[in-house]
Amino acid sequence: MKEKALKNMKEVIKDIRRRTKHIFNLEGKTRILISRLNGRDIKFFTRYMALVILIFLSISFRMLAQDEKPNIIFILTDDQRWDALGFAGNKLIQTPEMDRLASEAAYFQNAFVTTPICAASRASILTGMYERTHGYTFGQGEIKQSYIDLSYPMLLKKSGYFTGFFGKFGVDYKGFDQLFDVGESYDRNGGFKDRRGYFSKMIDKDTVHLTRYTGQKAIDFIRESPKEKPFMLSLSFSAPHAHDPAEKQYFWSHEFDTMYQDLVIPEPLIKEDLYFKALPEYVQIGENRTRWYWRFDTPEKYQNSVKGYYRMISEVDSEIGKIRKALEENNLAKNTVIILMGDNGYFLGERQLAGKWLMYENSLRVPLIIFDPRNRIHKKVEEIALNIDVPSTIFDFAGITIPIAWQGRSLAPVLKGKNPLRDRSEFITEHLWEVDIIASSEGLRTTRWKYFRYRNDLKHEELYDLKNDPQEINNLAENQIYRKKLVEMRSKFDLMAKDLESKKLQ
Ligand SMILES: [Ca+2]
Repeated sequence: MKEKALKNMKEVIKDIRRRTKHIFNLEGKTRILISRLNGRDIKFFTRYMALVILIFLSISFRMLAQDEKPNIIFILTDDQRWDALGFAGNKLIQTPEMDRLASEAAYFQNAFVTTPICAASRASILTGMYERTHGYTFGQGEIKQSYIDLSYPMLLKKSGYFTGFFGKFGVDYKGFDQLFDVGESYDRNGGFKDRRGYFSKMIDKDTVHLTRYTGQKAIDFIRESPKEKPFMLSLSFSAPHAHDPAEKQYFWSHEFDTMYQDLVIPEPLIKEDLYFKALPEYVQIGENRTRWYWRFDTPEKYQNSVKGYYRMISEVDSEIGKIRKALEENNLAKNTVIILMGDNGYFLGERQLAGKWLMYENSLRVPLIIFDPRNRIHKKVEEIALNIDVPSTIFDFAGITIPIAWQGRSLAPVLKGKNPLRDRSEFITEHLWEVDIIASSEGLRTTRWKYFRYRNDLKHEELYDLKNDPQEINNLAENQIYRKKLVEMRSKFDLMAKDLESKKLQ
C-alpha cells in the first residue's frame, strides 16, 4: 500500500512539474508569466492551490481542536440495571437514544459498582474511592470534608471548567452550593406518598415529572454556559428509582402511558421457591423481600411494575435525545463527551427479591457508555469497569492531573483504541451500612469467580464460578473440591480490604 501511495505521489509531482514548467520561469528569477497562462492551466493551478490550502487549514484546525478541551456530560441514572437497555440485548425495553449513543461509543458490558446502594455508590463516584476508604453511606451524617476536598467537582471547579449539577446528589453535604458553578440538588419529594413524589417540580406554570425537569435543566445549562470555557455537567436522574412510599411505586409522564401496554413481560429467572429458600434467613425477611411484596408478589403487580420501570427509563432516554439536540443546536455536539452510567443494579423478582444491596450480579452490574464525538468508535469492552473509574475518566478527558488518592482508573484511553483495563482482574464489592433491615455484606469479584459473606454472620459464605454458573445458583463455599479457591478468595479479600481501610483520610 505504502509503495503504491508513494508511486501515486511521484506521478502527481511529475504531472505538476510538466503542467507548470511554462508557468514558472525556473532559469532566472522566479516569476509567474501570467500572459502565457491559458484557461486550462489556470483551472489546474487553482485546483492544486486550493488543495494545498485545504490541507494546511485542516492540519491547523486539527491542532487547534487538540488544544481545545472537550465539554463533558456525566449522566447517572438511579437503579437502572445493566440489561435495562436495548443495546445490552433487551428486546423489550425501548431506549433508542441510549442505543444510538452506545453504537458510536465504548460500551462496557462488564461494568460494576463497588457498592450497590445509592448513597455509597454516589460517594464513590464523587471521590473515586471504595466505600471502605471514604466510609460514607446512609445514616452516618455528612461526608467528611477531607473527601470532598478530593472530590471531582471540587478539583474541577479550580481547573477552569464551568461546572453544573442537577438532580439527585444523594450525599449529605451542606456545602453543595459551593461545589458547582451552578446547580440544584433535588430528588423525589418524600413529603408525598403518591405520584406527587415525582411531580413536584414546575417548568413555567406546569408541574412536570422530575425526569423532564432534569432534562430541561440540562438544556438550559447547555444554552447558557459561558462560551469561553469548557463545561462539565453532572446530571443525576432520579428515575427509574421507585417512589418507595407510594402504592404504585413507578411514575412517568403521560406521554409514556401506552408504551409497553400490549407487552407480556416474561417471568423473572430463578423465581422458584428453592432459590428463595437457599438465602439466609435474615435476607428472607429483609428489605429485599419487603419490596418484593410491594412490587412483584402477584403476576399483575409484576407486569405493572416492570412496565413502569421500563417507561421511566424510556423517559430518561427521550430526555437524552433532547439534550443531544440542544448540543447540536448550540454547535457543541462535536466537542462534548457523554458518559452514561447507573448507580447500582436491581432485582426484578429474581430469587423472589426486589431492590439491590446484596452481592449478587443483579445488584452490582450497571450500564456504562462512554461517547466521544472526536473518536466515534464501536467497541464492546469485556474487561471490568467500575463506578470509581468515572472521576479519573472525566479528568483524563479534561486534561487534568488525576489525584493519587483516587482508586479507579481512566477509561478514556479506550476511545483511542487502547486497553487500560487489561490487567484488572478483580475488585472489592461491599455494602457496609449497618441497618437491621438489610444484611451488610462484602466480597471479591474476579473475572471468573465471586466470593462474599455477610458481615454479621461470617460463617455464611458464598462462592460462585461465574463462567459455569452465571446465575449464581450453585454455592460452592461448602464444597470440599473448591476449598482452596474459597481460602484464596477470602484471603485476597481480607488483604485488599485491609489496604483500603488503611487509606482512610482524617
Ligand atoms: Ca440507586
